[in-house]
Amino acid sequence: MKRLVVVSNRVADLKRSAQSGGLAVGLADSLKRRGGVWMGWDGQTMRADEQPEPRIRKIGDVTQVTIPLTEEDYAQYYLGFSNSVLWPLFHYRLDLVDYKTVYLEGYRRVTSKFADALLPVLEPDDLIWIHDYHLIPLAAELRQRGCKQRIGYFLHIPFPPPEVLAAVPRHRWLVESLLEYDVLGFQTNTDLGNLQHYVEENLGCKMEANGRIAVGDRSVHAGCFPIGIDVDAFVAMAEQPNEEVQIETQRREILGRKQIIGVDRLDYTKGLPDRLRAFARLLELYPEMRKSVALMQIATPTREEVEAYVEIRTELEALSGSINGRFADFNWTPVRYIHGIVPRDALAALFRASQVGLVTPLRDGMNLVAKEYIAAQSMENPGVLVLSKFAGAAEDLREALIVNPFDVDDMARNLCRALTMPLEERQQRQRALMKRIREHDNAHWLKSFLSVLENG
Ligand code: ADQ
Repeated sequence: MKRLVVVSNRVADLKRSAQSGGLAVGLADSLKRRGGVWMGWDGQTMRADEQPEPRIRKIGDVTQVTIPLTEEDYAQYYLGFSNSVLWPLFHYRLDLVDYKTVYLEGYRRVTSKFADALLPVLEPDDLIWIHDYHLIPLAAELRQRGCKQRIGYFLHIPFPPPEVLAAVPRHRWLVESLLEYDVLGFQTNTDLGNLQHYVEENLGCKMEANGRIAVGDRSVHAGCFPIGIDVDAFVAMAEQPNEEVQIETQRREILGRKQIIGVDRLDYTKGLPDRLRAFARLLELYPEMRKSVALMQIATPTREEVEAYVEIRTELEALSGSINGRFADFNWTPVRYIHGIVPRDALAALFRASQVGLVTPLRDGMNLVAKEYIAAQSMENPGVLVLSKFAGAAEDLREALIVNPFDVDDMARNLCRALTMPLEERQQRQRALMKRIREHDNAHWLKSFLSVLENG
């Protein structure tokens, strides 16, 4: 087996069990098992005149290589081009794109720093796998430095349609940079189709019969590789008794109450304000639901230096406060809004103890929470997943209740349907969904991508 070299913006903390963020969760366990190299930014910033070396340390079978960034890099590459240009752009939010030429310069500078730090670590037979929107031009930088190894790329977030992409300067350069890879992986067929349309329409590339993209005298394999979770591990965690969750569940059972759960990074793509509005609409449309259901929303703050994230946080706090102010009773709080990272075993227990999993992003690459919610359910008395049609997961999880996350009434009606769904229908849906998340689990994602990367 060839050595695997993974590169992503951040490396996950391989010693901790609580991580929020899909990439960390999706890759950490697999790499721990397989071994290899993981390179990324160490999360530290320094002054421009400091020049520390990359830090290399061994954790089990994984060699971790981390580099610091300067404050300027952080502002331009991370907060700027990655999170104020590419993130909103790729999530179809042109209204939030804040393009500046210095951001692009910072992005290119940092990618070239990554390439410089990675090169000395590489061995001739390595397989290199680069992740996500932060590092799109890294293959091109490595090739310029003479790197001959096969290089794959996986985009964890959506890839937008050509007319959306074309709204930012240098979009052509971005896509040309993608074509420097040997293998390109996307979450869904929609994302893959968007890339194919772009390269046909704007770069005059031809699709070969086997789906590869012809680029001059070479060709690029672009495919759909939906990311999944380690289903058995999550099932095992959910089946472990968790005392605190159990006490809370018993209390709810005595009072005859149900729980809806949402778990997200606090991000404007996750559709949180409309989710809260939909819950309030449920209580308006179906007064009998009052006092018999509560929404627990867990949201970890992220990227708080970006203005749009401060706004979403303020909006959510105001919304949950106003829903509670309007509906709460002395012994019933409709919305419990929790900031912070919950350990994964507690999260699994909370999913299992909740009758509805509410996952309503406005746009999402995949959404692992949807898959985790299914894995956590008991087969005897499962809950119901209410899922946005704009989550990548909806392409596969067709037995969930699929909703339009922009339509508050549609979500409220489907919440009511989920809360009153007969046991037999819940079991049927659960069986079908469980089969789907097992078919497309984390091991399958890894194996199918790496097999194409290794064998062409
Ligand atoms: P994210 O946008 O981070 O990931 P998601 O796929 O839902 O979204 O993954 C989040 C992960 O973090 C889940 O495993 C979840 O359990 C965990 N998490 C979130 N909030 C948490 C909290 N408060 N406490 C504990 N754990 C928490 C990106 C893309 C997604 C894509 C993934 C993987 O945006 O579309 O599915 O990468 O490719």
